[in-house]
Amino acid sequence: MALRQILHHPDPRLRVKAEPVTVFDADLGTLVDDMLETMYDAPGIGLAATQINVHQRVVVIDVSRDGSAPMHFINPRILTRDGEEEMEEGCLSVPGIFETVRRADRITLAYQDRDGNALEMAADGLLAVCIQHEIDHLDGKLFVDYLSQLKQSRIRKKLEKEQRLAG
Ligand code: GNR
Ligand code: NI
Repeated sequence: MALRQILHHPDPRLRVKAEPVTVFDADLGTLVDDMLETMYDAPGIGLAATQINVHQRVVVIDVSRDGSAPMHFINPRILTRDGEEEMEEGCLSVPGIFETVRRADRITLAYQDRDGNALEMAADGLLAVCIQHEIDHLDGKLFVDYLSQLKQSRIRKKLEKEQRLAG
């Protein structure tokens, strides 16, 4: 297993739309394992392949907070959305920024596992929010895109300045 580097906003590679996974081989398993290791190391509760510059539709999540419930979703697709929820979100690709976003509170989704098995599940609360946040990444979208233009431009300037100072 290996740690992968996480891209930071406003890197244009975060805007690339990921392609569906069609080959379920050992390399895919390694990608899932590396993503889980990178997510736990960060630490975060989710990671999309886009964030490590791999433009395939792969997501890992663990909302347990004690690292006891690793999940992975290949080619995830939301089937139904119900209710509304406002939650303060953060993102490993937008470090130090936390803002409230409104999303569906309950979803059902179709996805595949690392062996290619087709599965469906229902999710609510934090897990539902996290799945929507990660699928947005696969489509080149960030949570800051939901904020006002003023907030977006302040966030972009703050992160650009931090990256300049970090060299
Ligand atoms: O670690 C993360 N926490 C989080 C909190 C609220 C809503 C979404 C998230 S996902 C984020 C990790 C991340 O950037 N995933 O893409
Ligand atoms: Ni994120």
